[in-house]
Amino acid sequence: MVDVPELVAQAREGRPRAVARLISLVEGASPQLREVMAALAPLTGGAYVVGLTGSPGVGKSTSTSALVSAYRRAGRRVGVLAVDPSSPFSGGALLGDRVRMADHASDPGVYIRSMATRGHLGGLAWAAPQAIRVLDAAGCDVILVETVGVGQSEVEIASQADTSVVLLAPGMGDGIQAAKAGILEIGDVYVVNKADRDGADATARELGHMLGLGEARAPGDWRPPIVKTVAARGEGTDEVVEALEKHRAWMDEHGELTARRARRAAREVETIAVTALRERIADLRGDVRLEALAARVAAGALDPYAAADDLVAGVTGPEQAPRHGA
Ligand SMILES: Nc1nc2c(ncn2[C@@H]2O[C@H](COP(=O)(O)OP(=O)(O)O)[C@@H](O)[C@H]2O)c(=O)[nH]1
Ligand SMILES: [Mg+2]
Repeated sequence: MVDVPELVAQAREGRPRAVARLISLVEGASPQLREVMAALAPLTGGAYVVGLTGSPGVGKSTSTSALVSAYRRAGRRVGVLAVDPSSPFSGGALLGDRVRMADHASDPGVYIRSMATRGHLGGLAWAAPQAIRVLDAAGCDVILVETVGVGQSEVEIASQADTSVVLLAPGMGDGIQAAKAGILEIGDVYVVNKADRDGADATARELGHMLGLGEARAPGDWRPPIVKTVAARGEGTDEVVEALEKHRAWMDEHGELTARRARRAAREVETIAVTALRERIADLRGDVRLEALAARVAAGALDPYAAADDLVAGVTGPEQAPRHGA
């Protein structure tokens, strides 16, 4: 058993090993997770969470590293969470990230962690927000969350952020991909990276078009900026930071930060509750078992609504204690 209060106190002091232990407890869905989360709750809310998403190879890790440098120059403590649903823990992609992050490895003001799904219930959508809580409670001023933008779960993870940065690069057919993945709806700030390559202006223009940036907006609406960068040389990074600060100020002014965090918390609670319900449904015994009900529905002996009622009653009602036999 882990001494949770002691571990949390050490994490508060910024001790990397304590932070690492806490995140491991999250990833491993430790039985002590409840205790950890209860201890962290009053310590969270201070960090500004920035999500970076985009196709593999677009320059997310390079941009993240450049942003870390910029925030460090400003004296901020930075947490980095590299989330890769496809890659196992020691996978090649993350190895590359580790090399890229090596500049920051010896800096006590930077905490870097990679996460992969490892197939536990609820996956990353469930684990990422809790890892963010750990970094938040550990005193990070800014948390950068890098996710691979390939599907719905990544869009979900991006929505865990206060501000979402969507990265594109010229010549990757990104415009079309972006529209497909729905990331055109989630970007608060757009970055066209690899601006040292041909076609960056065209990509930025096409993106502006797709975002309808030329169209009129209601006063006070946020107009996502498009920033061109050469992350590999740190060019444009200050402009990205500026865009992030502007978005943060806009959110503060319009109550959007509070609203987003409340929506995020709602999803988080719902995910935990639904996961718990699924487990309880799987634990049901006897004739309220899902399989038993399903067999009767398939045979036409029961309608699906009545079956669902039985299932819900089984989980919430007085008969929730396991009944053995059938
Ligand atoms: N030409 C050019 N290459 C870049 C730039 N930024 C990153 N790269 C390169 O693009 C490749 C992928 O970058 P990486 O940050 O790992 O992308 P990620 O998969 O989105 O995290 C690496 O070889 C980087 O060195 C840039 O601004 N210009
Ligand atoms: Mg990367």
